Formats: sequence, structure tokens, C-alpha cells
Amino acid sequence: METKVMSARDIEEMIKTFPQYTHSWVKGREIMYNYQGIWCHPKFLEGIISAQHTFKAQPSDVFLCSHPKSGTTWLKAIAFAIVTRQKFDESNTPLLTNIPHNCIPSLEKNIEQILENRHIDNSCITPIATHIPYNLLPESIRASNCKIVYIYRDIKDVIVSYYHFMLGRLNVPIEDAPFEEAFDEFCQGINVFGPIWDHLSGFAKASLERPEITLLLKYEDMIKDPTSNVKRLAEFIGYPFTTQEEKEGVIERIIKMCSFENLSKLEVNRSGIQNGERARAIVSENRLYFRKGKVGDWENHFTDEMKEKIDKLINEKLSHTGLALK
Ligand code: PAP
Repeated sequence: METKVMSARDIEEMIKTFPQYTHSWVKGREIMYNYQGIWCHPKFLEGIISAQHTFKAQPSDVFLCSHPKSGTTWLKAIAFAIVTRQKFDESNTPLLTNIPHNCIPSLEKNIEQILENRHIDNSCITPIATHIPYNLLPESIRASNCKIVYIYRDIKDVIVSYYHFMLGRLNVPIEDAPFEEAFDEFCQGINVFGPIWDHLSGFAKASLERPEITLLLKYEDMIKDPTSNVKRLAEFIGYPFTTQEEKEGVIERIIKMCSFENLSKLEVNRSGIQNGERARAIVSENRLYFRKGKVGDWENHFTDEMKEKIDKLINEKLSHTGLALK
């Protein structure tokens, strides 16, 4: 990969030369570009390319990775609560007044802020989140022994979540946006950070090759058994709970604090927007990150044919990963 540092202007100009697409079902309101096999908004692409050129992983870094709509917000909240638990509890945590996206920076959205913070305080070890697929992560991350946590989710629920999020963000009334079209495009791999098959395959492969530094978490498992998954996560990222903490119910308190029921009713998550959203010209109101938080909403959207089609695709594209996705 090219290593020369590019200016923001160079990157912007380069992106305009990439293949373009716009979802028909959002009435052409937003262009995505294809870069190294993924579809993305230009603003995020600027961040990805910039991160690829400038970001240097440090040994203590932890990366929270996900395909959009797979549980990112939840994972960020839990990871933040785990690593800051000596400092904060449910009475004073910044999660009470900030969407989790403001508590854990995103590599592609906040690259400038991340680099700036490192410049000021090199020991800063907050986890960093990203939607960048494994193969496109900055070389220094892939070459490091940094811990990577990857959350994934039933693809059918990802599609439904993505559909509603896009409609909300672009103000498209649901009756004007046929779900079938959204479904078909997603199956063709055309969605933000898609194709999802490549995303899942990349991290599944990394976890097979380097299990000691790659943890896969499944959204549905976390819903079913949050305690053991939160424990696993804490151990994996180097913040294990002590026996005393377990006895005192710290894990349960973190789970409750980060639950959909709790976070979704906070004022900041009902009416706020993320830091820096306006400047990026991609405004997603915080409430859009908290829709239902349930497993299986796809059943309210999919026909039998859609289910058959997606299951077939999952088989074709992902059976080699060993991930339980159906
Ligand atoms: P992002 O990748 O754009 O940040 P992400 O957080 O991965 O989005 O996905 C949002 C989904 O997580 C929503 O799912 P839904 O559309 O099916 O409802 C959202 O409701 C769900 N979600 C957000 N917070 C939580 C939480 N605390 N617990 C469980 N699910 C959550």
C-alpha cells in the first residue's frame, strides 16, 4: 500500500474518481463510493484513507470492530464501562450524558482527534472502535499484537436495522422505501461498509489465525447471556473483574447501565447528536442508534423467499468461516 502522506484535498479528489452508487430506496439522497472493495460515504472514506496513511498502533491499543448495525453502540458502552469502572459508576458515568459513540472514538470518524490525543498523552489507552474491514485496517494494526474484539449479529437483523437507520437519517418516509429493494441491494453487497460477507470473513479468518488476539462476540449470545460475555470481554481486553467485584455485583451493574432499556431512555440518546456530526455533514440523531434492540425483528420484514435467499447466500459465502449465522 502507498505510504506517502496525502493531504485532505488529495484524498477528497481521489475519492471522486472511485465508482459511485446511491441506494435507490433512499431516493438518491446519498452517494457511496467503492474503495478497495467496500462501499462507503465519502466522509468516512476520507477517514479510512487518512487512518491507513497516518495511524500507528500502540501495543496497548484495543480495537472494537464491527459491521454497522451489529451491536457497535452496545459494545462501546460496555467496553467503556469496563475500562473506566475504577473512576465511574452508574451514578456519574459519562454514559449518562454522552452517547457511547462520544465515549469511544471511531478510527474513521475521529482520526484527527485520535492523533491529536496521542500527541498530547501517549499513554491514552481508551479502546478505539472501527467499522473498517480487517483487510483494510491500517497495516500497523494488522502487524501488531493488539487485541481485536469483533461483534457480529444475525445478518437478517442487520439488514432490518440498516434499513430503518438509513430511512431515519435521510428522512425518507417508510411508505416510500420498499424493503425489498433495500434487501436486494444488501444481498448484492451494496451497503455502507458492505459487502457484509467480506467483513465477516475477514475477522473470522483473523480469529482462526490469531485467536489469542481476536475475540468474536455474537450479539444474540450477549442478549442471552450477558454476564459471561461481559466477563470474557473484560478478561480479554486486560480488565478482568476481581472476585470481590463479582461478589459486589459490578458485572450486573454494568450490564444494567449499558442495557438498551437504560441507555435508550436517557435524554442524550433521545434527542442529541454526536460530537462533530455537523462538520462531517452526515448527521445521525442519537435516537436512531436505539431502535428496538431485539433479536429477530427480521421476522416482521422478511418474506419466505427473502429468508430462503439470504440463507442460501450465507451458506455460499460464509459456511467456511464456521460462524453460526442462520
Ligand atoms: P452503528 O454500527 O451504526 O453504531 P449499531 O450500534 O451497531 O450501529 O447498531 C444499532 C443496533 O443496536 C440497533 O438495533 P435495531 O435496529 O435492531 O434495534 C439498536 O437498537 C441496537 N442497540 C443499541 N444499543 C443497544 C443496547 N444497549 N443493547 C442492545 N442493542 C442495542
